[in-house]
Amino acid sequence: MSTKKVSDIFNPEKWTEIEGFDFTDITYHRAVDQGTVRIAFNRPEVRNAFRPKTVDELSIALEHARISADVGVVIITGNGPSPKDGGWAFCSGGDQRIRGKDGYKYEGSDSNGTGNTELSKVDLAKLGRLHILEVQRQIRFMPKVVMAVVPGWAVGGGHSLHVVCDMTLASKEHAIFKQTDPDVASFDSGYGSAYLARQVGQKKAREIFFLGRNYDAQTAYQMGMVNEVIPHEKLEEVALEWSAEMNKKSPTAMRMLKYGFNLIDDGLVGQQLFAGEATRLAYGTEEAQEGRDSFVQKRDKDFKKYPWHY
Ligand code: S0N
Repeated sequence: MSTKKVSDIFNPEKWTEIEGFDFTDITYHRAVDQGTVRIAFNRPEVRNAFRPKTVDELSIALEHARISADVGVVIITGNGPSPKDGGWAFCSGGDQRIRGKDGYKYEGSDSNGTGNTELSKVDLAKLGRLHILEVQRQIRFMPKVVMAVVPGWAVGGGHSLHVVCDMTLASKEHAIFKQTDPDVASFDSGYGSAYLARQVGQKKAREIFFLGRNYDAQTAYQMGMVNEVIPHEKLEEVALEWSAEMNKKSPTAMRMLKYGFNLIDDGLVGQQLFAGEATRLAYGTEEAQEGRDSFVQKRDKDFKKYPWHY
């Protein structure tokens, strides 16, 4: 079965669609010759803005990628161009048309707080969510590399997503980075801003948020929030080259490095993740097995032969 072309710079020969999902707002593919998956926003007519359904789908795909033991790299990108005007987007953040008083709503619910409340229990469960922040944590805590591949606009919550990804590749001609949060009375005071400051410095991060200007790929690269600027037509090809290189590395080393990079900014949660992985590694030692065996065999533990390393 041949793979459908989902975006103008997508090469169907390099990907197969991952079966078993019924996604509409994203597409989900796996590279044919390496452990890389491609998750793409698929609403180019609204610059790939996300609605709650989009975020749910994104979350499901990320969880699937997390538990796929043969996947080392997750690419997040946006399909395009827009059928209306040919514009390109990574993601333009939360869909402002369905924003309610306490978050983003599923269509059909009381989306504007107007009192139109023919709500089912399912609708009620979905009221007022900002679960894009849960997706940010999935990306941050993913024990694999997550790479933002930015073919066009990265705006608002879309900008924050690229910030939280481990690396960013950007289209030379079409990528534009912009923070509109304060224009629409929204504020990502977590990773989107504070972690951005770690990347570009405090003054620049404040400028990005407080002025909301457009920054092209080259400027974003010079600021330190983009890894490489790539000719638009080659963007996905280069992303696959980077992914293939990373997929050849030691999974354990890559995971420990990611969690090590995260640790200082993530407080006790960062420490918990790093320490959890260290514990898992320690379980593989004879010393740890002696701890388990002595308990199971109801005998005294004997750690004498294991050295106190210096
Ligand atoms: C992206 C922009 C700059 C593109 O401008 P351009 O090229 O002139 O195109 P437009 O004609 O403006 O757009 C084309 C069509 O797409 C629709 N559209 C674009 N963006 C959105 C959007 N976000 N929601 C709904 N529709 C969108 C346009 O309306 C147009 O449609 P038609 O043709 O029918 O008129 C420009 O479009 C722009 O500025 N977009 C809005 C960007 C924005 O403000 N996004 C929201 C920012 N805030 C968030 O994302 C919050 C996210 C969040 O959930 C959050 C919550 C709490 C804490 C943190 C976060 C977080 O993650 O940030």
